[in-house]
Amino acid sequence: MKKVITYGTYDLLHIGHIRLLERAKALGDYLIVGVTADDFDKKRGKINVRQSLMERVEAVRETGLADEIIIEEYEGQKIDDIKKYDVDIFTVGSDWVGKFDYLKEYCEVVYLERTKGISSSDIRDNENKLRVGIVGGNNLAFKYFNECGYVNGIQVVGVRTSNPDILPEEMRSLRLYKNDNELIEDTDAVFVFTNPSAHFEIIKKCLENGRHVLCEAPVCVSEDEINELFEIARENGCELFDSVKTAYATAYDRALLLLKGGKIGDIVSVSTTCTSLKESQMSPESVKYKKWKSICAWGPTALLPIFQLLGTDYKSATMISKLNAKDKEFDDFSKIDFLYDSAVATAFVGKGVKSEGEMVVSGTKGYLYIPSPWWKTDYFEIRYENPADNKRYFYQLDGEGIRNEIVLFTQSIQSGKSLSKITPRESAAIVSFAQRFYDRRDITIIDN
Ligand code: C2G
Repeated sequence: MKKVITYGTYDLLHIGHIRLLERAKALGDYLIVGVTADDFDKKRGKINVRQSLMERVEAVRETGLADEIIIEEYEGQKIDDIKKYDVDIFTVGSDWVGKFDYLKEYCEVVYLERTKGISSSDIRDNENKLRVGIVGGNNLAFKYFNECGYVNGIQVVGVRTSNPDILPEEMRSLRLYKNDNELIEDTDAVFVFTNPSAHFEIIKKCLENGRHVLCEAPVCVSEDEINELFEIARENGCELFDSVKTAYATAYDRALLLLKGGKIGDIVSVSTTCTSLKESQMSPESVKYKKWKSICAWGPTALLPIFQLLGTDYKSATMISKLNAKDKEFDDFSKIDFLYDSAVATAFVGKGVKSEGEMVVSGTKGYLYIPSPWWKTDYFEIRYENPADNKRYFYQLDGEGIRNEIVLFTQSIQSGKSLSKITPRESAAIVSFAQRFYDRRDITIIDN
């Protein structure tokens, strides 16, 4: 019996896939189809896959062409499988020609002509593409503009900024909106990157007009305002994504899942530090609204793990901010200490200080250590009393988590089910500390 094996994602199964499977089947007597696992696809950069692994397996099974279906989970598995199943022929579409010649050492390799004119990404792209308008022209706006290029089903069509001449070259071809109405009429969704005190009005207007919004954190600077915005979003069936890109970084996301699963025992302390001295990142817009204060620039990132791991119902929180000698509107650093029923937490943020940007979560069995810069890490360790038990984890991080976030934003809108990794309560808790600084309420100020 001649055994044939082939592999694929088989997302949104189409005629190109089926023709490949038919010809693969015809190469022998028994066809094994390896369907790629979600993690394996993500690791190899396929972040737009729409269907779950089981949906894709079922779709292949329903063709009736596969005698056996296996899951492809790791790099190099093909060699293991060819040996394990005693395969005679490996085959795959001609878009891979040459890439699998190394398998000739183990079996015959056949590249089958790819069916022209159809692909899963075209199918995803041709669905009504989300039209996005970007408000703001700073470097974060540019990052999100670039990352949209990796995501199916979304396209940036225009930009609204009072400083068009600071727009990077790549954004100059976008339509320049003269006012908010032009922006709203021309788009389905709006990305907001201006600064905390300018967010509320534009987000409210967009949501009230049924536009979905993704906004840099903090979403605004008052708890009442953010609660009002989430209420408007609910009433209008709109997404309001609080955009802390770390929440969408795979390594960070997986680390939290391990901790919630008890990997280090009960969590007794969460400590996060985020500092940067780079003033050069400021766009003229943020200088116009006073500088991005430390509690705004880094607060959301440093506070997020605390709220995601310990919740937002802390018993008390003390906040200390040191004002900049020359600019009393600006905190060189802010430090927030939390007391929970059975845990403590500390967030230290600063754009006027430099420190070790690590995250440490202490538990009754061990601890999580994420080295600097923990907020865009692809690596973390779970450490125990006996170092021999320590475990190291690595997860590919493309685009600092931004493209993953945009994929989930897009899929939330397409599915009507929010896939945001930050809850409204967590967003409100983050905003409450920006508000403490702006209102100088419930805060100790060091001013010398
Ligand atoms: N295919 C094709 N014609 C198309 C689209 C896809 O012949 N129009 C073939 C591909 O070449 C592949 C199979 O159908 O052999 C599945 O395609 P995908 O689901 O896109 O999977 P891909 O990422 O190409 O998987 O390690 C090998 C890879 O897993 C192949």
